[in-house]
Amino acid sequence: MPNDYDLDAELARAAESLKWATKVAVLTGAGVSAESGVPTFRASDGLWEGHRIEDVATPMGFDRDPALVWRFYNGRRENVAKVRPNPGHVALAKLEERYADGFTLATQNVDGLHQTAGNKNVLEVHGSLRRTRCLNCEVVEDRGLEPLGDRPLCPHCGGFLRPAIVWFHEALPEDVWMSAMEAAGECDVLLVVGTSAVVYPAASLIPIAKRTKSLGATVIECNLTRTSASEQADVGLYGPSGVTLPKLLERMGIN
Ligand code: BV8
Ligand code: ZN
Repeated sequence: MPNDYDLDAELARAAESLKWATKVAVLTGAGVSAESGVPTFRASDGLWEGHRIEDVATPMGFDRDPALVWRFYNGRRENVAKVRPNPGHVALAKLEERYADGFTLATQNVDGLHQTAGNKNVLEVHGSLRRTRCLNCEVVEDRGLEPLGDRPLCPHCGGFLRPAIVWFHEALPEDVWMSAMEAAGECDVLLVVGTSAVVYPAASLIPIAKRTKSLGATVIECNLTRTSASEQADVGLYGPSGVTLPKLLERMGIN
């Protein structure tokens, strides 16, 4: 951060823009769950919990070695079953209470922690660790977070199951993605929390918010550091989101 960075001044600006907002959209990424103990993606070694992304988060990787991919996702399911929402998640749930049906939260995360924290209108644009999809009958089911073994079978038709997660090279669920774009296009304020904003089309919600409304939405970035989205941000709350988001709500008189 430049040494003249003034978090207090940025918090005041963020609170001011939210004071007049009736529609608020949020885009979150792995950073919002980091303080809960869920590893982020772009760790320094470029590996994701010891795996190459192409081996565990692409349809080709799953076709090559489905058991490896299931072991990877079962490990993440087990980890997420043990973690709890952090104050950043709780702050976003309180923000939804304040804006009610004017509030939409689109998340790239698959850990379900926003719902556990109390958010209702959550768009899981990359799917969910809890859900499986049958390769045969296509049924999508919430199977909780207990481990599902290396080659789980569909309880309805005996077909092979895959995680109901959007992998690289795969399209996002049409209805969920359309709702996310609509919310970004209509919002007065877009909060971008804990994402490196490198994965598309999720990151395109930011220019959509800037461009669509006549004056463009106010974009508030909440991150440890500046990112590729920072130039599009009008306000920057730099620090752990588990600290900055509760401070923002305090500024807004929401406790
Ligand atoms: C698509 C599910 C087309 C897995 C994920 C070349 C080849 C192939 C594809 C592409 C290509 N070039 C571009 C693409 C498109 C590709 C893409 O964007 N690639 C990127 C990497 C260049 N996108 C796709 O493939 C998408 N699909 O394009 O399909 C298509 C269209 C029609 C029909 C058919 C096909 C699909 C993308 C979805 C991939 N799946 N996840 C899983 O989770 O198990 S993406 C994965 O990355 C996660 O969802 C994750 O959320 C997401 C983004 O990462 P972040 O959340 O931002 O996490 P990251 O670690 O990067 O950053 C964390 C941030 O938090 C950091 O900024 C850090 O500073 C900050 N932070 C850390 N701690 C804190 C904090 N901030 C605040 N407080 C803290 N305490
Ligand atoms: Zn089936």
